[in-house]
Amino acid sequence: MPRKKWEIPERQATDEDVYLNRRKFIRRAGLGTIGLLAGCIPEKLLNPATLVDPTKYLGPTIIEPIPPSEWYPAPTNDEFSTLDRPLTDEAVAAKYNNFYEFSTSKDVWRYIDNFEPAPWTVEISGLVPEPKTYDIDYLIGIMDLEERLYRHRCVEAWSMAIPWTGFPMRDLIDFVQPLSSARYVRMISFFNPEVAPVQWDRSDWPWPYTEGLTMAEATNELTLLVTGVYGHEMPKQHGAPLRLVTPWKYGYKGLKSITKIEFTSEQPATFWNTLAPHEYGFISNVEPQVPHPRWSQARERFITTDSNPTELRDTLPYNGYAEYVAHLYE
Ligand SMILES: Nc1nc2c(c(=O)[nH]1)N[C@H]1C(S)=C(S)[C@@H](COP(=O)(O)O)O[C@H]1N2
Ligand SMILES: [Mo]
Repeated sequence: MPRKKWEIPERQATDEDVYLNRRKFIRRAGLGTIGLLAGCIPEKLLNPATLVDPTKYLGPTIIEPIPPSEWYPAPTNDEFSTLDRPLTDEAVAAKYNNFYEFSTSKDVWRYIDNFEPAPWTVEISGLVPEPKTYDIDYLIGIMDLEERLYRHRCVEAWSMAIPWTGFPMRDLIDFVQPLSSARYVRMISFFNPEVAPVQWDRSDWPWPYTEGLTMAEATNELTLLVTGVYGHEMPKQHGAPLRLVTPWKYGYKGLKSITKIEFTSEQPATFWNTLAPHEYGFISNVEPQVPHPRWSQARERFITTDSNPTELRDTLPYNGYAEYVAHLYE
C-alpha cells in the first residue's frame, strides 16, 4: 500500500535551509565571525566534525543559551501578527482551561498551586543520534523565540485567539537531527499524582497525557513549541514550562507541560484516542463538516471577554490554516 503523503518522513530540507539554521545556532555560540577570527577560536570549535560541513550534525555542546530574563517580549513574526478576530482577554484565557491533570472542568487555575514547572527537564530520545535530557532553560535559551497570534479551537466547540511565544518545532528537529527512520514524534506530559489531583482520582485513565504528530506535521511551519503567552512567561494553567501548539488541529493535540519528546517509527498511542477511540483520532484536524459523535463542529463559541462569552462563528476548515497544511492531507 502506498504511503500517505503525511507519513513520509520530512527530510527534504535543502542544504541552504540547514546552513541557515546552523548559522543561527553558530551565532548563538558567538561564532558569526569565525572566518575572520579563525586564529582566536578555541580548537574544539574548529573541529571539522562539528563545523566545516554545514549539513552535518552540529552537536549541542558549543551553544551559549540566552538567559530567561531576556526571553520576553519576543519579536512578533510578521506572518502571524494579525488575525480575523480580536484577541481573547488574557485574564479570561487564564481562567478557562483544559488541563485534565488538575480539573475536569475549566477552573484549572484553582487547583494548580502545588504544581512546580521549575526546575524542569525535557528528555529527547528514540531515533536521534544522541538521546539526551536537557534542562528547560538551556533548550529554550538556544532557540529563537518569536510571538505569533493564532486561532485556538477546542474540540468542545469553543475557541479563542491567543498570542503565543515560542519557537518552531522544526528548529528543535534541526537541532537534534533525528534519524531518517523517524516517522513520528511522540510527546509526553508529566506524571505526579501528588500535585495533580485528577491523576490520583482517575488513576484508571491513561496517564501521563501523551500526544503525537507525523514528522511532516512536526516540521510544518505552523507547529510551535510554546513557552509564553501575552508577551511573558506562560502561567502554569496554559502548560508551563513548554507546551505544543498546532493551530489547525483541535486543542487536545497541543499537550501541556512536556517532559519527553521521542522520535519513533510507529504511530504513537495518544491519551484521548486511548480513552475514547471513536471520538478522538490521531490526526484530529479542525473539520467543520465532520461532526463529533455527540455534537456538530460547524460553528464555534468564540470567547473574547467575560461579557461577550458566546459570539458564534462559523468553524473554518483547518481552523483557517488550510494554505499551510491542506497539502499534507490531499
Ligand atoms: N497535559 C495536558 N495537555 C492538554 C490538555 C490536558 O488535559 N492535559 N488539554 C488539551 C485541550 S483539550 C485543550 S483545548 C488545550 C487547552 O489549552 P489552554 O488551556 O491553554 O487554552 O490544551 C490541551 N493540552
Ligand atoms: Mo480541547
